[in-house]
This record gives sequence, C-alpha cells and structure tokens, in this order.
Amino acid sequence: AAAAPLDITLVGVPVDCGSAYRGCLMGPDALRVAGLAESLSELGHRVSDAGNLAPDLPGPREHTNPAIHDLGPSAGWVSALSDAAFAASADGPPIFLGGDHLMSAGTVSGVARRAGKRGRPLFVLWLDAHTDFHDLNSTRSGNLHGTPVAYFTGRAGFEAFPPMPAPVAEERVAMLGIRSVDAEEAARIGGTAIAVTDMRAIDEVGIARPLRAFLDRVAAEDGDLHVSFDVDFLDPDIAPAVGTTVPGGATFREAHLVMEMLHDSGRVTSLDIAELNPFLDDRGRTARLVVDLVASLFGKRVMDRPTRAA
Ligand code: NNH
Ligand code: MN
Ligand code: MN
Ligand code: MN
Repeated sequence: AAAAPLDITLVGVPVDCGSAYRGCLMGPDALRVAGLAESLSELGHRVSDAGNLAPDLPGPREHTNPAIHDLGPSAGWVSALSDAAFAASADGPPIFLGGDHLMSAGTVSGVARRAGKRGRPLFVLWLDAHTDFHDLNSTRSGNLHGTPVAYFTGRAGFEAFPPMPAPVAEERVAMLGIRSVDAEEAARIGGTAIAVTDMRAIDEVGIARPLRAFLDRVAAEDGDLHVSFDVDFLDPDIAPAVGTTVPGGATFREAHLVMEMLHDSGRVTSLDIAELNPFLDDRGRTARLVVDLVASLFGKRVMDRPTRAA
C-alpha cells in the first residue's frame, strides 16, 4: 500500500559552529543534490523546501569554561531555530537538514512548544554514537553539539542559552546506537530516566526490541515523536561523511529497519538530519544513503507486508 501523503517541509539549517570540523553547513545542499525532495515526492508526499535559515547571529561571548567556542552564535542559533521549528511544525512534518547536532537544542525546543500547543506529550528518539549530554560546564571539547540532550531535558548549566520553554521529560527520551560517552556524561546520564541502548545491547538483543518498546510507549501516551538522526549513528564504513567517526555503528540493514519501524508506527512528527559533513564524503555516498534512509522513514519499502497488529 502507498504511504499516506504528508505535507513535508524541508528546512535547511546550515550551522557548523557547534563542532570542531567545519563543513556541516554544506549538509542541507548535499541532501538536496542527493535528491531528498524528489525521493519524498515519488512516495506521493507533497514536499516544499523552505530554503536555508540565515538568522542574524550575535557576536562572541565569553564563558567561565574556557574550552567553549562560538557561544554567542550558538545561543543565537538555538533561539532562531526554536522559532523556526515551532512555525514549520504547524501542519505536516518538518525535516530539519543540518548542520551539526547543536541544531537539535533549537529544533526540539520549537517542536516541544508545538506538541504542548496540541496538548500532546513529546517523545524524542536519539539515533547517535554519542549521548550529547554535556552542559556548558562539563564539556571539555567545548564543542556545543555535545550538549543538546541535556539542554532540551531541562538540566541546569545552560544559563547562556535561551531558557528551554517546555523541557522534554527524561522518561520520554530513548537513545539507540550509543558507543562513545565521555566520563562526565556517563556519570550524569546514569542517574536519569533516559533509555540508553548502546551497541552492546543491540548486539545482544537486536535493534528492533528496544525500539519497539519505546514506540509502544509513544503510542500508549498518544505522543508526538521527534527523531534526531545523527549520521554518525551509522557505521563509518557505510557513512564516512561525519567529523567524529566511531567504529562499530549501525549497519545498513539495522538502519533501514529502524526507519521502516518508525514509518509503520505512524508517530513521527518531525526529523533532524545532523552532522552530515559533505566535505568529508566519498563521491556523495553518505548523502545518498541518508536520503534512502529518510525515504524508508517516509514509506519506501521493498515489499508490502501486513503491519503488526496493535
Ligand atoms: N562527546 C564528545 C564531545 O562532547 C563528542 C560529541 N560529538 C558528536 N556528538 N558528534 O554526536 O566533544
Ligand atoms: Mn550527536
Ligand atoms: Mn554523534
Ligand atoms: Mn528502504
């Protein structure tokens, strides 16, 4: 059966001040060149491309943590993205084309406001090698793409960012693919209700079981679901175009299965594509893989099969 047609808005988020490697600012255009809009249109969806955001950003700002760089512009992006994501999520699902993962501090802020307005709880699925659970005091790299989850769950230590308007409850956040966690992050995330599924757990029980458990919880609470897809979730052998490669990531089939299960759930209300750095790609193959995975999330499949009974 064909997927139910959706009104999908593409929003380009050319931010790269949150990471150490320049180049993520070309991510939105690489995804366009790789045929994202065309793939989604072929599935029957109505796709509009809102172009790239170009907010006026504040200048440099100091912090007591001397490792931090680009604090002023980063805070500016979070604020601009919160408003843009709120606006873009009024109708069909927005896809935010990053950009480094700092973007999600802003996109989740905006879609959390949207969910609140709809009277629905917001859930977040975090697909990443990393937990991104630093605050501004704990980060040693000073790369603020390592902080969005702590920010949007409402932790302290973000006084320099705009206040998170509607923090996401920890028990409504699940992470898949984790395999690189700094000591400061491990210490604090262990004490939270966030469901962290690392690669060892995936090796032991498979990727479907923890995802199914999470999607069942989203359905039970009739929630909205934001998916934040860091391209380094994937194994670097199939997706080399990221600044922070970590071996042992999700395989091609695991990633497609995740996307197909997300589609079948009918729950996804917004999506980030983060950390694609086209400067590091190999003849566009990472961008093309990401486009194919997003197509799976929006209904592309090889064979029709009965969906699992509820
Ligand atoms: N934890 C490291 C840091 O904070 C790496 C973060 N890099 C990422 N996150 N790509 O997804 O610097
Ligand atoms: Mn990340
Ligand atoms: Mn990552
Ligand atoms: Mn597919």
